[in-house]
Parts: sequence; structure tokens; C-alpha cells
Amino acid sequence: MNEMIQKKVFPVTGEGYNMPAYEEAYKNFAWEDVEKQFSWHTTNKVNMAYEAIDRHVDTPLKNKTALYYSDASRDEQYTFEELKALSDKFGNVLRKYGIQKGDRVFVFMPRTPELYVSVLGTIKVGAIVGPLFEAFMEGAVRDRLEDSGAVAIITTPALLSRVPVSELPALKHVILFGEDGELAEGQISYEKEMEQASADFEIEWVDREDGLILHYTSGSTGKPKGILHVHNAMIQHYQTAKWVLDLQDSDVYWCTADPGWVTGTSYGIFGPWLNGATNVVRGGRFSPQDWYSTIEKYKVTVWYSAPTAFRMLMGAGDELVKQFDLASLRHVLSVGEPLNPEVVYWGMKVFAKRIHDTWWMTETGGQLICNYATMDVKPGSMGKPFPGIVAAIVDDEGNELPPNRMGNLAIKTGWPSMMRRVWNNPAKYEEYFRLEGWYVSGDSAYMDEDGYFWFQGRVDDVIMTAGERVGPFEVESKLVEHPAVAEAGVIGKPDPVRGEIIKAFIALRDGYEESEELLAEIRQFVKIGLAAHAAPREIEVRDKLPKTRSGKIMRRVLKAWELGLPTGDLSTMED
Ligand code: 6R9
Repeated sequence: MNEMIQKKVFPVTGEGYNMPAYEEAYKNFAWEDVEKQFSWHTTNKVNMAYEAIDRHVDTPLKNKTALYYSDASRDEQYTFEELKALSDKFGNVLRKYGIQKGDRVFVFMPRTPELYVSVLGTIKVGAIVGPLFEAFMEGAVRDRLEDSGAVAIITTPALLSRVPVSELPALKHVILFGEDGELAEGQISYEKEMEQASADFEIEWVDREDGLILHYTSGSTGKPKGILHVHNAMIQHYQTAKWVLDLQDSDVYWCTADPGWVTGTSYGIFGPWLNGATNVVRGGRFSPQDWYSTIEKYKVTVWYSAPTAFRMLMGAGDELVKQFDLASLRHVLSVGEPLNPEVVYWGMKVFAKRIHDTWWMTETGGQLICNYATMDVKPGSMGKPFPGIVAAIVDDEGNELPPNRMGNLAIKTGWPSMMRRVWNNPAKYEEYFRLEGWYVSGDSAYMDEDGYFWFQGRVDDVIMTAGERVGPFEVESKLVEHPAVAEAGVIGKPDPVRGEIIKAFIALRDGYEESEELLAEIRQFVKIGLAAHAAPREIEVRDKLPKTRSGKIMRRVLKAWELGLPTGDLSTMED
């Protein structure tokens, strides 16, 4: 099967792309040349929000639409000039409350224009922005605010109940958007403050290595890690959005990811706006009709989405596609999990477009291995390293492996958008760089003889469900907080639509009997405590779970049980 897929190649489709032919682009590339795009090249003082928004106001892009926003009740658009003015004002609001460079400010809101204004305004005062996905529940919100020592949060009355303000001593300000009633002590009205805020604003110029954004992401052990990115990342955001997304002035671009995830910021905010493209943001929940009509309504030209979404659209049937005019689409891309060859074939059939896979991680800040518009696409492959990036397959000692051998996917350190810190956790940071000169991704892959990389799986137990990274440890910890659960082991179970679903194996405490109601209650418990996407879709009760002698749940054995495979070496298992 693999052989067959490899032989099928979708060749380069045309000219007129920003990126030269791959080999040529790779050979002649230097990050230092990209830097010269930016005004800070000469001063060394920088601000991402200036380069993404303010800078365009002195150019013909001034009155161009920067943001189209719609949901069930709103339909709006904002020019670059308007976004500059709004984010300037919001910067003034933050300053009024003493927020300054280096402070952590979280944005916990549904996708709305105010979310984008909040993110930009926070960056404009030099603070570090922490975007939180709106589906997070109290436990997940607390962990992130506590770890980062956040001083302010911008949220909505509906989400406020999930912010345990009284348990967060560092959190001084709660800015509420959409509150028209009484404000409690420490609460600030977004609308009222914006009404009063001055339009005169002096942006905070920072160093290129100063903190920009903190994205929490799951690993296989411990609590989520706060991955810190710095302003310097814009070099990579700019260039990859230009070459990989192929963003041009005339483009209407739609990134379907929420800014709670790294794709929704690197390529939902920074990359497109650094290139002066028009961004489409659609609020509300996914439905195939809505998605197709969004492309039709805005005449979306470049579309960046995820395999799960493509598979759901595929499941909705080809007849549906024909009811919409999708002729505007010229470039389609995917990220987040393996892009099945079937999906690429489907894309060719229904959109007459190649879907370009891109590989990267929260930690890498920007795209690293991709299929490019100017390169042959091999369906099922992630593509080749971006110019300026050296990728390799290495063994556990850091030796490079020859083509077609599976091993650790590693990147030579030093690309512009590489994370700079794991917040409060230098040891975790060092782990990524344990092999001299390499960043070790935690993914396993192989490279074929043409230099294309093929994803094989995670080396650790991290679960990718519907494109979202879930750490089994977080879910297990939540499960055992339930009074009925004695122990829990959580794995990803292969699923045709979601990639993986979360499956929990649990052992019950004495006095508890397995019943449908109890399992539903446990599921609900995780959903309320963590997030809907982290709640196990399946729970199986066992008398005992397989553990090592040191007491670690052996997820590998659970997985083998689930898939009906041999359990392998059990020498470390307790009796
Ligand atoms: C950007 C993003 C990172 C993990 C990564 C890998 C998986 C991402 C992929 C892919 C196969 C691709 N992943 N892109 N797997 N093919 N094109 O998704 O960041 O949420 O941190 O996830 O996602 O396992 O290690 P993040």
C-alpha cells in the first residue's frame, strides 16, 4: 500500500506562485535576507503588531479589508486602519491598568473581532499574550493562569465561571466583553473602556528576543507546557506564509484554526497580516454547509485547514459541494495530523486542487516540512524541509539514518521561530535538545530517496484527536479525581474521522459497580473539569490496569489490548 501511494505523484500545477521551484529556492535561501523586510532590521527594536498591522497603514493597504468576520448574529469587516485604531485603544486600556512589557495577559474568548483586537493590543504594550481555547473548562484554565502567573484576562460573562479568580493571586484584572450589568470588584468593561480610551498610542518597542506569545500544549507526562515564542518568530511567519501559503496582496485567506491553538495565531494572525492578506474569521461551530458557504461568500482564495475537517467534509458527500460556487479557491493546505492520501484524492476530485500538507508543532512556531505549490505532491507525505531548515531522521544517539529507515524526526536547531523557553520548566525545554545540535520533535518518520518525509506516529503517547493534542496524563489525572475511579490509563484509538479518539481504561474503587450511568457521569466529569475534546469517547472498565513496578500505567499494553496486538516486552510490568 505504502509503495503504491509513494508512486502516485501530483505534479506542479502552474506558475505565478511566490515561491521559486523548490530546489532553487532551497539553494539560494538565507534567513538574513528575509529580515531585511522589516523596519527593525536597522533599529533592532521591533513589535509584531506594528509589522502585522500598523506598518500597512502607511501603504496603499491602509483601506484594504484586513478582517472579515461573521457568525450567526454578526457580519462585519475591518480595514488595516481600523484594526490599528482599535488595537491602539486597547493598548491604552491595558496601560491604564498598569499592564506592561513582559506581563502575561490571557485572552479567553470565542472567535470574535474583539479577540483579535485584544491579542494585538496586548502585544502592542509588550505584554505576552496567552490565548485560551474557549472550550477549556475550569481545571484547564486554572493550570494555565497559575503556571504563567497571568495578571489579566480578557473574557466574556459566559466563560467567566470557568476562571477561578479567587484562587489566582496574581490575577488582578478581569476585562469582560459583553457585560451590560453590574461589574464586580476587579472587573473591567471592555466596551466602556474602549469608548473612553484615547486614540493616541505609543507602541512599546521591544527586542526581537522578547516574549510574544505563550501557547500551552500537552506532553505525555505532567501538566501542559507553556511554550514561549518571541517577536523574532515573525521572520518565519512572514516567509512561510508568503511561500507555503502563497499569500499575495489580492488573497482572501481563511485559516479555520482557533487562536487557542498555534495554527490560529502563527497562521491565523501573524503570517497572513505580515503579508497584508485579508483574513476571514468565522465564529461558531463547524458544519459542512457553513464551511462551503464561507468560501463562497468571501470568495476565499487560500484555505488552510486540517485533516479532520476535510474528512468531515468528505463524509458530508460530494453532492453538497456542487451546491456551492468554490471557483475562487486557488490554494488549499492542511496541518495538524497525517493527511490521508484518500483525502488528497478527494480534494483533486471535488475542488480540482491538490491539498498541500504542512508539518510543524507548537514548539516550532512555524511550518518546517511542507508540500509546496512549486513542488510535486506525493499524497501521504508531509513534503520537504522549508528553505533554511535542515531536517533528518536520527536514531536515539543522534546519528543520521539513511533513506527509508524509520527514526526520530529531528531538526537542526536555530530556525527563527523556534520556542525560546518552556515556562517555569527549563528541564522540559532541555529534553527537546538532548541530542547535540538537534531539536527532537517526538514524532517518528522516515525520509524517502527523493527527500520527502513520511509521518509514522508519535514517539510518546500524545493523542491527536480531531487535530488537537491531548496529553493522556492530564485526562488520567482528571479521571482519578472522580470518587469511583481507582486508576486510569488513556490511549488514542484509531478513528477514521478524528484520526484518534480518546479511550480510557479504568479500574473502579471498591463499592462501585459498572453501569452506563456511572460511565456517562465519569465522562461528564472530565468534560466539565478539562474540556469537551479531552473527555474519553470510550471508557472500558477492567479489574486492574497494567503497570510498571514503579507504578506507571503501561499505555503501550493498553494500546496492544485495544488493537489486538502482541503486548511485547513485559519485563518491567508488576506482577
Ligand atoms: C501545528 C500543530 C504537533 C503534532 C506533531 C505531529 C502532529 C502536525 C502534522 C502532524 C502528521 C502533519 N502533526 N502536523 N502529523 N502530519 N502534517 O499541529 O501543532 O498542536 O503542537 O501538534 O501534530 O504529531 O508533533 P501541535
